[in-house]
Amino acid sequence: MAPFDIHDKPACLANILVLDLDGSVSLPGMITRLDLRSYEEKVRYYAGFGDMAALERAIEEEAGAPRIVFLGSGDFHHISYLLIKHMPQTVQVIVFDNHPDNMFFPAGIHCGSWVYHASKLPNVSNIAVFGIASRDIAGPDLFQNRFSVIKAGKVKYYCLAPVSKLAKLLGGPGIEDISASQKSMAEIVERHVRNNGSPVYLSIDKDVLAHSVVGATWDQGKMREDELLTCIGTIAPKVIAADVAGDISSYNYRSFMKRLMRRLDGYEPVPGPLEEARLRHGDINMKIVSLLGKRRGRC
Ligand SMILES: [Mn+2]
Repeated sequence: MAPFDIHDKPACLANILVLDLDGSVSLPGMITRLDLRSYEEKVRYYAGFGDMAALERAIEEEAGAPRIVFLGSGDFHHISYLLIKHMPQTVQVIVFDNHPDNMFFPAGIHCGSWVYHASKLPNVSNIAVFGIASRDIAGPDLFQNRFSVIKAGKVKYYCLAPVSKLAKLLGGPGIEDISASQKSMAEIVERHVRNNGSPVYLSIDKDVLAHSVVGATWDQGKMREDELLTCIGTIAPKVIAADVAGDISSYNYRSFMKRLMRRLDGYEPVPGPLEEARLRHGDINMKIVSLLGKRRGRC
């Protein structure tokens, strides 16, 4: 793919919004940014329903619009739930993520559980998560998945890692290993979107990319950059709105509970410096914008 030059497509920028929760989003030019830094501690990683409602009020006027929204670190991926909730029409949600984001979480909504909540929204026909290769589908973590929505056909996993017999038993055809498929990921995504019919809300967490492509805040998947971009380009004509998470930032919680939970999840704040990774993220972000904007005839 030829390198993307921002100056070629200035009109795309009018359709981009950064929900600036952590200062991480790297995009060149005059992009609209909504300063939400005061919410970072409250909603990062997980948020109680009260804090989610407060954030929802703060972004209400921005949600539901046909554009590309950047959320910052994958620690904010649950903000997708709010954006999808305000979509004015029925959508199928296509997610690229190294994690199912459909796990059990008792204290509100978090970046690993938002898919479950989004699948319950009346304007969501179904959700498919592509590129899962994390330990969430193996070992003891398997039991934290919300199998009810998988069994009901509301949520489907397309994994890039072996799916155990037990996972197959619990999830049935809703959990599929496509790592050895003869078809490319783009063909599989395209077929899924076509079969489901509804317009697409696209949600990308860049932790789906291999670490050799770009560093993200959480453990990362196996996808190549060109593979992800081809998938996006293939379904772009059906995409009516999108969000992007997975930019890199480092944050140490003031909340003891959040520090404890992150440690239990096996993570520590990302060590700096982050400038080089942010430049790479900026490059990938603009390629995503270019693909989505071009196909929508906005650029
Ligand atoms: Mn995610």
